[in-house]
Amino acid sequence: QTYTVAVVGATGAVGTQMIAFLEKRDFPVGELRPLASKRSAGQTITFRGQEIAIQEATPEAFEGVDIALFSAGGGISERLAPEAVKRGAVVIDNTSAFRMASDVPLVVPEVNRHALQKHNGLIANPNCSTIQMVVALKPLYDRYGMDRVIVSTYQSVSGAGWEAIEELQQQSKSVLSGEVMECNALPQGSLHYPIAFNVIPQIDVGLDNGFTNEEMKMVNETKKIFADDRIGVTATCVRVPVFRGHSESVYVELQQDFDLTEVRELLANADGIVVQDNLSEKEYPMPLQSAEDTRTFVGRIRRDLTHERGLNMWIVSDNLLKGAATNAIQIAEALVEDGLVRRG
Ligand code: A2P
Ligand code: 11C
Repeated sequence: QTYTVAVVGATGAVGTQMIAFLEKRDFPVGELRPLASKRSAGQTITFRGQEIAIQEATPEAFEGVDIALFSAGGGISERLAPEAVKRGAVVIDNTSAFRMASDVPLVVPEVNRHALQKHNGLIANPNCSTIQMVVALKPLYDRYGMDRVIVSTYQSVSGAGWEAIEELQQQSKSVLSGEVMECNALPQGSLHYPIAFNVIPQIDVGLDNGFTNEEMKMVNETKKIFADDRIGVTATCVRVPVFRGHSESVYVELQQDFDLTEVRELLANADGIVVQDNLSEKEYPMPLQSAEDTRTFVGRIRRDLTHERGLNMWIVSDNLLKGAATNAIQIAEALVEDGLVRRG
């Protein structure tokens, strides 16, 4: 059996990775329907050696679609995902539009694949910084239980799309050649700062509680994915001048005593994780080394100095892959395997 698959945001930083990954994983695509804004309609993308015309994303474009992957921003998902579902498609949405809705499963297959069983046509892909963290926390949560997580992120510009990628390129060149730097992309909103040779402690909008929306996504999504409201999460999310790959310093307080050798083994044996942890040999994950890899890399694993059940780790993954496209297509694969692609 094959499926008609729509990718909304087909020209975007994540959408292009989704299409490449569908091809790479040999997903059973009968027809691929790349959708984007009116501006891109008529341009083509290449899939399995064939040129396919991009269409404008309209409600009618979802007629006959089985699986729709959305990554064109929350507003587009809010408007068009219900239209796709109405026409019988199952939607896997990479935006934050529906993540916290109680009838929408929020899924990282390594952690809560079972949540897909109850879908009503819409499934949410978590935020990239949440995904890589929960992949690494899962084996520890299962073995020891988990009270508390304190995370600081070092997020690459590709998380903010092509505009931010191009801005880091342009700004880097401008600074080095002594030209005036333009700042239009980061952080989002009306006032912008340079990201080249800088670090910006704001991702997504600021909220009344002093946290940013990106930080609260990490808090709320982690609890929902583990289906455990008792996990305490505090996040500080920071944009760094890296093109691809998010890094995270994670402190976790476990419920039971742990053994460091066992922690390394649990992580190394878990699905989708690679342990790179040998400080004396300078072995640890870095975004330049883990970009374009679908796995989550964990290193700098060490016992905390201030709490007997505290553990520190450094987690790196490609935000466009496991953080977005790979996770979405793993969800699609799970739907196919478990017979959960439904048509209305
Ligand atoms: P387009 O290239 O036609 O503007 P990124 O995250 O890299 O910035 O990409 C955003 C993606 O969302 C692009 O594929 C973009 O398409 C798409 N997009 C933007 N606005 C719309 C819209 N109104 N309808 C459908 N897709 C859109
Ligand atoms: C970033 N994490 O790095 C964001 C991008 O909620 O899906 C993804 C935002 C989201 O800018």
